[in-house]
Amino acid sequence: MPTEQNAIMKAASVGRARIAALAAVAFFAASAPAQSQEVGAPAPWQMGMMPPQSQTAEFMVSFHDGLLWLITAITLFVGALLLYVIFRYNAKANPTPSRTSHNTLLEVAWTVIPILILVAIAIPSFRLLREQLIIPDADIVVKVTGHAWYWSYEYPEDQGGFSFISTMLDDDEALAAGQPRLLAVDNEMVVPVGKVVKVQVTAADVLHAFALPSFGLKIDAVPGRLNETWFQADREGIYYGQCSELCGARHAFMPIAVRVVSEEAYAQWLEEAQATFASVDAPRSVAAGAEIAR
Ligand SMILES: [Cu+2]
Repeated sequence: MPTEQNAIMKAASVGRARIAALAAVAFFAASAPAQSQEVGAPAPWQMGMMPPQSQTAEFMVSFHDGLLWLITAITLFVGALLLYVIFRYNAKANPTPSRTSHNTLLEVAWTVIPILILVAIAIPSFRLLREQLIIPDADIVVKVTGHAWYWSYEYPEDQGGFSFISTMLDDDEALAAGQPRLLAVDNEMVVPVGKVVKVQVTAADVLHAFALPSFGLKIDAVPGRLNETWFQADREGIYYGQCSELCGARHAFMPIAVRVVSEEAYAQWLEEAQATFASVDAPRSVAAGAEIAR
């Protein structure tokens, strides 16, 4: 009986594996035509950063890579010194230790060299901070609000004058749309390529964080406070991010999707969005409240 059960279970698991494999094939086949467009999403077994899609993100990634080489060299150097001391100067190898206690040249060197290394790191680091924090004149302004647990986007009066909610697609819907699970959303934030997009970030309830690796963005969404950041996308495509501040039970299920399109496509989307989504000057919350009261 148990062997029979085992056989059934094995058959079932083989069946499941096959379905999973087929689903994976279907997913990649479905996403194949979209290959001409960039997709900013993490890949299975990815080791490095997601490919940068803005100048700031490029700078960030190259700074990170440079630092990685630097700390690797420092760690190897210090590790080698340590090993040398352990083997060369242990009690057995060096029974009568030297009585030297000071070496001015050496002491100056091990103080000055690390300072020089830190200064060398600080220069690009401050340049990067400057690039992130000083927002250039914006072409587009989008206000993003974090909610437990979804994002809403508002294109102010002079930018279209509408707002909408963006929630995660469930696995089947994402698969059908040829988009990655846990990252695809129903309503994407849409922006034109090559334009400076200023993103104003806040939260309606608890702390969230708006993060988009492809553009090197990560900024806290704080209730009662408006944080600002910006990006300028180099290429058209769809770029995914996630809430990056632990905000509660469904923190992992409030992804961010930004679709970067041509200027013509953006103008067309604006028109459609104005027709589809709620206008920002409509008294939405009052209307919703009245609905509930009735
Ligand atoms: Cu969160």
